[in-house]
Amino acid sequence: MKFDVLTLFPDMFEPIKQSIIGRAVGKDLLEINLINIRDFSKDKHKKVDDTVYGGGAGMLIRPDVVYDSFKSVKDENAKVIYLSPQGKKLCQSKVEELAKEKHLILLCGHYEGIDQRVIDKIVDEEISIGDYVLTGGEIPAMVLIDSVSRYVDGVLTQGSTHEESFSSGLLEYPQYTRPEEFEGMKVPEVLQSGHHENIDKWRRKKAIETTYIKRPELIEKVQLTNEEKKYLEELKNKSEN
Ligand code: 4H6
Repeated sequence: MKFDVLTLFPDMFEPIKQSIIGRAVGKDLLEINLINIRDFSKDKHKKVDDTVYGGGAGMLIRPDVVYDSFKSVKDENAKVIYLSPQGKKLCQSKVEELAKEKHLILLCGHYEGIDQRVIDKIVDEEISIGDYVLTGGEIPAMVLIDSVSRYVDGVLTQGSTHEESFSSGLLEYPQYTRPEEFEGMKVPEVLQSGHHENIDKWRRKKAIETTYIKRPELIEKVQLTNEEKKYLEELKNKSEN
């Protein structure tokens, strides 16, 4: 999968060259191209921004410079995404959907944002990573690259995407490693039993418990067996007291 990132701050993307994403780039499973919008300025001082028509504070990135940077990577089949506080909020199902694309072009705004005309001309989708304001779209672009890349074949070790938080609608069950006892706290007995059916049941119950306690609004959308529904009712009764 290929990501082209249009940004004024390509150096901000150093962190995603680490760890799992960096390894996937090394294995040619992912390609991350950083395009510096400033390289497309025709100004002798490499200026890319200007004041806002109608007045008000701050500067906007000029549409012509952004458009020229876009034309340097243009591909009929690519999806162009603008990371902005006004976008649709990113969620795991959206992440999975985007992972089906071969080529994403990510446009990062900075300063007060970008002239609306080039957004209207080139952007297919506007995405936000959550209801808060950042100084630029670079961190949201990294969040998108990281979350989407996990679904690209070969990036993660087999099987680690379908068992996790949100795929089942539940949060993750607690996990333990050695030592068997830490500060007086033991690893739950069932996990050392080798009885896989019991282990699966226990994990599922813990996932339901964790979700109900930490994110009660998520539990309503989850498919539960009758036995699990009974367990949830017990949890609800317990928390009433
Ligand atoms: C586009 C338009 C994304 C990008 C405006 C970007 C939060 C998110 C930005 C702006 C972002 C998110 C510039 C408006 C700074 C506010 C960059 N902030 N802003 N939630 N900021 O995904 O002022």
